Amino acid sequence: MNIKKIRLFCFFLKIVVLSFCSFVFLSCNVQAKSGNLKANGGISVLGTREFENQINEALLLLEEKAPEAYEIVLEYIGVIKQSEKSGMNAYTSPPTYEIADRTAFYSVTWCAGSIAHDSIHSKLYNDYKDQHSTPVPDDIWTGQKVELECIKHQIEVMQKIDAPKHEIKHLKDQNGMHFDLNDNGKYDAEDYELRDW
Ligand SMILES: [Ca+2]
Repeated sequence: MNIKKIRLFCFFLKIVVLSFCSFVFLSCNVQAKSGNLKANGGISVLGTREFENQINEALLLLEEKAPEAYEIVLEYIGVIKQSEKSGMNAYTSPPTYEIADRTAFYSVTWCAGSIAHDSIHSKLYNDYKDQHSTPVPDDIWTGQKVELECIKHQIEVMQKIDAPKHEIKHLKDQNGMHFDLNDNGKYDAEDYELRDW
């Protein structure tokens, strides 16, 4: 092989190596993005791939069997994020529903119902905010009365999506005070710390 041929061979080898590297880099990038961020009817889902799949299944179930509830979710929840504890950050832009694994992975129907439940908290907060120039009082979107309203919506949704009877019964047994884990009659920081859901 003469010098010219060797140079030509090296040139093609470089192209092949560079193309391969670019392909690997792009593939990894696409995988990383789809694993952590995926638009779903406009909602961004942040978490592991298993979490993303679970949330997508729950959203699909709502879209198919409880379309009115699904519309509320799309309007009032912008991000669903895997977290240590569940809670609705209605006051962030976009409104973010943080959901713990215990709630998300209990079952797809339970996950869907909890998303629907918290979309009502966000709706109450954001509708008030849009209609008033004053700060949103806590009792507009939290507290026992509001929890009972959210649970009522959740039960209706759970029935539409054919949730197991024991899940619906558990909701019907609630008195709307599930947030008050230290039993002092109000929602406080300790309640949040005590959450295991
Ligand atoms: Ca409390």
